[in-house]
Amino acid sequence: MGWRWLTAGESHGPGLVGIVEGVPAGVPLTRADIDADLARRQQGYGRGGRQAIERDHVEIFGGVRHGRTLGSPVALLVRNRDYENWAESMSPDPGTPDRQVTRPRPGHADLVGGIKYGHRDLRNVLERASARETTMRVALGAVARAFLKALGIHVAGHVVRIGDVAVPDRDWQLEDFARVDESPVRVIDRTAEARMMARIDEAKAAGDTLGGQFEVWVFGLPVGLGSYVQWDRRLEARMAAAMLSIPAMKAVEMGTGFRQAEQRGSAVHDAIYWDAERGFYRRTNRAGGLEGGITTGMPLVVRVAMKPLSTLGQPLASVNIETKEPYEAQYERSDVTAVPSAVVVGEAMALHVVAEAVLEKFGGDSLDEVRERVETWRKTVRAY
Ligand code: EPS
Repeated sequence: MGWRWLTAGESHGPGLVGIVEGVPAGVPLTRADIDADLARRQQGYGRGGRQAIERDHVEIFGGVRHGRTLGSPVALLVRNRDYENWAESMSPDPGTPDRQVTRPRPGHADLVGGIKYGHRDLRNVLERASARETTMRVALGAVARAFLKALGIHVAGHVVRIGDVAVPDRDWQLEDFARVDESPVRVIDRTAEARMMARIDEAKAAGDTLGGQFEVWVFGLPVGLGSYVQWDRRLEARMAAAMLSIPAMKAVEMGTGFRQAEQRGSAVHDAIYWDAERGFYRRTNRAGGLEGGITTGMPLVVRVAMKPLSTLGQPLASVNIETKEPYEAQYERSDVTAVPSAVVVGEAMALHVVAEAVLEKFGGDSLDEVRERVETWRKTVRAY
């Protein structure tokens, strides 16, 4: 069954809950590990008023004892501090709903979600469609991070574009990511930082929003995760699907992705070398660590494009679902950009995909068992 997980909870409800099942026993895991990633998700220049309210902390309801996983499902809870302002409106008990939403915001799930589920109060849609849900993806992702770290696999991300300001491509090393969190826009290459922040200020002043791109890198992967033998085993496809499941993500590239379409094959593919110490290796990694849907042992590199957030200070035209009259929505608090936070959500999704792929290949009920199998396999690969 591998690694399976689910989240539940609304943006202004009591909180978010999550369960991950398949975590081997014996993985060192503390609340502080999970809270560290939750805090990282909340940082970032361009976030709005809600982030001043929330200080996300996890509560562990199952699966961990004295700092180690038990092999049983890991159950997590993160409360919404804002719930105290919404307790009446979001109560699960029978009552009359207030703070109803009847004016769908273009670009949100509001209108199609209302039609689909038959809701006349679009709050019933936006509460779950909200990216607040990614909090629990990150909390559960921190469990995967602890597991993979124990196997020498590390996942890190950074922003490579905000609006029209981009960071040049480089072959990054794991050490390069060590100080990313110090940057308010989560860039490794800080030459772009001031210009990115200026763009965010300009968009804010204009009542507008900004998208961008981020990359997630996975270091320390063994050769051979994923497979070409069936469409749904290709790790490229699974990674892309995971990234596009994050709200507001519109495009994914593996390695140099779209840019490969403009070049000849000789400039795109990664030549193969061998020496006695390393075995097979590459000097370039344009493939982004995957060939035939299988990990090559080079870093896995996935780049994701995020659209500008759809809650606009200067709203686009829309129609009231009850009166059918056109309206201009009043402006409520929102973020100008959430690309720096999306990096951390992208890391979480990559962590889930890799944890699942590792368990698929190696299996194992305890961390020791998985670790031994991975080490044996790494030796087998070197000897090939
Ligand atoms: C969000 C809108 C804002 C964000 C929220 C996601 O919330 P609110 O409508 O309460 O102001 O702050 O993000 C979070 C709460 C979070 O923790 O990331 C949306 O519509 O998706």
